[in-house]
Parts: sequence; structure tokens; C-alpha cells
Amino acid sequence: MAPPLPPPPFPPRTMEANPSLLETIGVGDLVLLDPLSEASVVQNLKERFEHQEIYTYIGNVVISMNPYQPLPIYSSETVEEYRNCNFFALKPHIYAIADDAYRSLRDRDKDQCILITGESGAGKTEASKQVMSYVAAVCGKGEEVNQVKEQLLKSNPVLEAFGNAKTIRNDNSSRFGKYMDVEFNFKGEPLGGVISNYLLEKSRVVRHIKGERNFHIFYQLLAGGSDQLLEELKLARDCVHYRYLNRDSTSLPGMDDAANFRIIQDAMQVIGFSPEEVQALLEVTAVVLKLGNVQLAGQFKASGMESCSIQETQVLQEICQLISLQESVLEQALCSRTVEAKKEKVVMSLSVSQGYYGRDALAKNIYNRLFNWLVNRINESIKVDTSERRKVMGVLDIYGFEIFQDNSFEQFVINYCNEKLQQVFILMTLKEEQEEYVREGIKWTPVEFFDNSIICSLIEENNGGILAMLDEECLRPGVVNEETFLAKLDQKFARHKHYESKATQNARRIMDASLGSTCFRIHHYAGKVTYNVSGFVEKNNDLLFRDLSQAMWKAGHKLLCSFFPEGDPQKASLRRPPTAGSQFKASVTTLMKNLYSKNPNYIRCIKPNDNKKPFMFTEELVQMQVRYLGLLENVRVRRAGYAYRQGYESCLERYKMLCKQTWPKWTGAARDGVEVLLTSLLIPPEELAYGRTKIFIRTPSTVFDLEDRRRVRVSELATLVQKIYRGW
Ligand code: AD9
Ligand code: MG
Repeated sequence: MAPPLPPPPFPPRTMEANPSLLETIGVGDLVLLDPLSEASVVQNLKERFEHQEIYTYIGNVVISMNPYQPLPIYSSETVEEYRNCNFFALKPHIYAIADDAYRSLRDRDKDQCILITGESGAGKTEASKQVMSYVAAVCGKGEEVNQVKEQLLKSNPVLEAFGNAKTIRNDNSSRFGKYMDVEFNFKGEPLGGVISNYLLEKSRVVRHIKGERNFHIFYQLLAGGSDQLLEELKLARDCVHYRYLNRDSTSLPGMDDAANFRIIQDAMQVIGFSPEEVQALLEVTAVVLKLGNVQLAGQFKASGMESCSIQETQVLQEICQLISLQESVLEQALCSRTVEAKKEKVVMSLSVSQGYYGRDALAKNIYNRLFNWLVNRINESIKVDTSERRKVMGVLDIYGFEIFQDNSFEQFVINYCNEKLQQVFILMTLKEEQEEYVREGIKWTPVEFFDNSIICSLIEENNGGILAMLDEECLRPGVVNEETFLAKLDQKFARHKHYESKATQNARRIMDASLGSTCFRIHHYAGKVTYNVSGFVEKNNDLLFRDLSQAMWKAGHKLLCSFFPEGDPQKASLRRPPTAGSQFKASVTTLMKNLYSKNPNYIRCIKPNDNKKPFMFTEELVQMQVRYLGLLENVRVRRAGYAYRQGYESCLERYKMLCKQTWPKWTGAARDGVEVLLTSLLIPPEELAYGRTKIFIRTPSTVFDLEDRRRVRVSELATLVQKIYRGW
């Protein structure tokens, strides 16, 4: 018989016994932080960060601080260390959450989603890659499995080339939202996946601010394309030739555009693109770039009306050669517009500014559709062709909350999405937590938290939310203007707690020079953001002159032509496409449904400084993020509640060897067995709550302690078994 286990003194020994989470460098799990305040959370993160500890937990939520420096913590040895290890047994690491999610999926048949949020540059995309590469490393072997893994992983560089760009905040900023469902078979081997993309920032194709760049692909193609390829695409190698590319900082330190081009060429091949598809894709990319060089000249007609014509026909010729289209067709579509009046078609000349507007709209539209095609094409390659039951792990890497000096429609929808994600977080982490206690009949002291559904409704309500009102304005016949839109908002939301504008301020006699007369302000969960309404209607309408879509449809270039089905005269009377806002809302609704159907895992990324400097910690910046990520609330709920819970049967099964009465078999009710077991281990009663079906344990350290004892006991039992065998 093994010697009886010594009773554990509480709490000091448990703390020592679990150095990984209660190490000297602050605390590894904020649930254990004392005293708890915003300042102590920030200080704890700071202390850890200064010791290069970039990960910290709140229960099973991982907080990740961007080190802005490669760290040696993602090796294959580290993967092995975290593989199959208890979540709380080792130092906090992103691999622990990836492992926990993967194992729940494989062993407990629970679909998972990993939600990665944080502001631009906080490390979301890096985190999503680390999760994916961890899962890829542990999810099975074999030629077929490896091929699927490779395809899934290689989709990343391709999408980043077309969807990422250098911004002031991040040299590799994702300019689209991405959600990827990876599907597994019952053994936990990957079968394939589906990618959804959200709202590409297409305006970047035609304009970006100084110090930023257009999408990486343009620079990669020019730097890395062979001479022959560039000749075929009728491109010059130097970026200075292209007006859509900036002239200043075209190359980036640490980013080798030419090498990256070769990487994506290889990746596309692995994914399964044919050489013809790649060529067609690059031809369309070249066309977008060249459109920026189409120059217009203005003339005045005798009537005094301004018209425009193409100044330099060589670019036009080259574009038309690339896409097999008659020059006159494109020229006419760029310089004039057909309007229907009293069932008669009238061709009207465009002014120079209208012409440029149309040209840019065309470039943005082509690029956006190209990106959507790319995602669909990748999906075709990675889709799962089997009817067998699948388990799914979703990974969401989406733009964080944005507060700029000037905020427009794009920020409005991005922040709406973040508001919805916060709602998922609140609903799933906080409310469900509380609801489970109620279900289990455990005493619960309610924790106050801010429920942001009031802000979500303000934006999305079908009947009279801001997006619906904007749609109404866009669909209204006659001249549409943003002033009337704003006036309607002012009227409707005059008393709304989260809405503010000049008019509502005046009504409340508030003097505030910072709010312009063309702006409204939303009090988001993360802070107040002022949106300028100019451009809202146009961006929401997202219309392309029909002449241009018809011209594109006439192109002999199959891929490009397929992007513009509405250009088919047979379908010319189709209803107008849904507005950008309503499309976005629909995709956010689908995403939410998808997320709610899965078990959520959170990675909350924090950007420690605005200078992209290694291990620099700016307190105010971190404090703001701690606030708007709602971390304190999260800790409070976890603390008021219990960090760990487990069904009685599985708890007893796992720890029964720690007590004479329950080992090797307990014959009574599982709940009673657990009580006998935990009482015999002298765990203080305040650490435990007995629910209807589960045991709840207040602090993780108690769980580690159980785990430690279990490990010791299992090894003792193993030695015993060996001795018995040897004795035979
Ligand atoms: V954006 O919203 O797409 O603009 P992200 O995705 O949050 O943003 P990203 O993951 O791209 O940020 O990280 C920005 C940069 O920080 C990376 O290019 C890396 O240089 C750096 N980074 C982020 N995480 C890590 C890390 N764990 N280790 C080392 C990191 N460097
Ligand atoms: Mg990113």
C-alpha cells in the first residue's frame, strides 16, 4: 500500500506548489491578484512584461502583450511541453489555450471558436498564426493530413498579400476581417476548412495617407515578378510609375517584397491554383494598378457643359489588351454615363472629377471582387468533401476597435462589429457564468457589468437603428444628402444615452467645440467616437456606374468578366444590390450565430506602445485597453465565482485514487463520492461549492494541487504495478 498523502496546508503550500501561475513575477492568473483594481491589473501586466512574460490568464482567457520582438517561446519543444498538458499546469502561453480548445474538440466533441480581439498592432494576426501552427503541429500525421495542413496554412500568406498593408500603426496590418473554420474528423485530424472575409478596406486601392502603403501584393508583384511576367502584364518594375502606389516609403525594413512574392506563388501552387488562374489573377491586379494611371482631360462643350476624355491612350490600350476589350468600350464607359429618362436612354458626358470618381470606383470594385474571388477559390480547394460528422474549430482575427482623428463609415461598421463581439464576450463569459450558477443552484452574488446591447440596438435595430436609417436615406429617390440623414438621427435619438451631436448638445445647452456640425458621436463600450457623416451615403450605396459594369462584362477576360454579372444586359433590370451597411450587418449576424453555437476561447491582445518598440510599456495606453477590453469585469466575475468546475462523475474518476474510501471504486452516488474525496484531502469548504451536477472549485491553485497529487499518485501506482509484474 502507498503511504498516506500528507494533508495540504492552505493556502501557502498550494501557491508554492504551483509556481507557474503564482510565480514571483506578478501573478500568472489575474483571478489571483490582490488587491484587484485597474491599476493593479496594469502593474501586474507591466511587471510580467518587463520580465518578458507576455501571456497572463484570467481563468481560461489569455491576455497577450505584443513584445514587438521575436521570442524563443514557439519552438517545437514548447509545443511538446504544452501538448496534452493541463491548462493551468504550466506557465501561461497561447499554446495552452490552443491545446485546451483542440482537446475539447477532439475528446469532448465540442465545437470551438477562438476569438482574438484587440486594437490594430496588438498582435491578433500573429496570435492566430500561432494557434493555427500549434494545432497543425499536434493534430495528426500522414501524407494526406499533412497536405490538408499545408493548404490551410498556406492560405495565410496569400490572403495577407492581397488583404494586408502597411499602416501607421502596423507594418502588416490586416485590412479585412477573417474567420476561418477548420474542420476535423472524429480522430481530430484536419479535413479542410472554410474562410469568411469581412469588409476589405478597398478605398486603400486608390488612396492612402503618407507613410502608409497600398496592399502588399502590388509591391510584391513589381519587386518579385520575373522580367517575363512583368512584360506579359505590361508593367514597369519601379513603383514610381504608378499613381496608386506612394512615391515615398515603398519598401519596408524587414519586409522583402520580392521574396514574399515567391512565397505566395509557391503557396498558390500548394493550395491548388492552376498556372492559368494565377496568371489571370495577376492580370487583374495589373489592371487595377494601371487604372490609376488613366488620365482624364476636360473640355467645355458649346452648351457650357464639361466633358472629359482620356488624355493618354497608351495605358487604356494596355488595359484593354490585358482584358480583351475594345478600347472604345472602356473609353466611353469611363467618360460618359447612360441615364434612362422616360424610357429613353440618354448618354451624358462626365466632368473630369466625375470621370475620376468612376475610374477609382471601378478600381476599388475590381480589387474587392478579386479579393472575394480569391477567398472563394481558396475555399474551393480546402472545402471538405465528405458527409462524415465533423468537428469545427473557428479562429476569428478581426480588426479591433478604431478611434481616429477623423472617423468615417468604415470606422462606424468596424466599431459596430467590435461592439457585437463585446456582446458575445459579455453574454458568453459573464451571463452564462452566472446562469450556470443559477442552474446548478449555487449561491451567486451578482456582479455588476455594463451590458452593451443598448449600443448594438442603436446601430443595428431593423426598425430605426442608425444603419437602417442610413439605408432608408440611400434608397430615397431624389437628391440624397447627409445633412438630412444627420437631422433624422438627431430627431430620433435626441434622448438616447449613447448618442450625441451638435443638435442634442445644443438642446442640453452643452458647449463643446470638439464636435463638428456634420458629426455624431457614439458612446461605445470602449469610449466615445465621433463620426463625420460626409461620405456615409456614398459609401453605403457603394454603386458603380452601370456603364462600367457593362463594359467589364464585355471583356474577353473570363475572370474579370465573371466579377460583373450585373453588367449582363439581360440582367440589367436586376434589383439594386444590398447596401454596404446591410451586407456587413448580415455577415456579422451570421458570424454571431456561428460563434454562439461554439464553445468560446478568448485571446485578448494588448498593444504595449505606439512606437512598435520591443518591450516598451506605455501605462496609459495599456490602461485604456484594459478598460475597453473589459478585463476587470472579467476578473471580478471569475473571482466572485469559481475558476473551475467539473461533473461529479468525471471529477471522481480523475481523482478517486487520492482517497482510500473512493479507490479503487466508489459504489454510492458520484456527488457523495466527491464530497468524501475532497473532505479527506482537507480542502477548505470555502474553496468548494456542490452544484446539482458539478463540483465548483474557487481557485485554480486548488485544482493544480489536486493535479499535482494525482500525478504523484499515478506514478506511485505505476511503480507498484511494475513491482508486481517483476515479482511475477
Ligand atoms: V491589425 O488590427 O491587423 O493592424 P494585429 O493583427 O493585431 O494588427 P499583428 O499580429 O499584425 O497585429 O502584429 C503586429 C506586429 O507585432 C507583427 O508584425 C510582429 O512584428 C509583432 N508581434 C505581434 N505579436 C508578436 C509576438 N507574439 N511575438 C513577436 C509579435 N512579435
Ligand atoms: Mg492583423
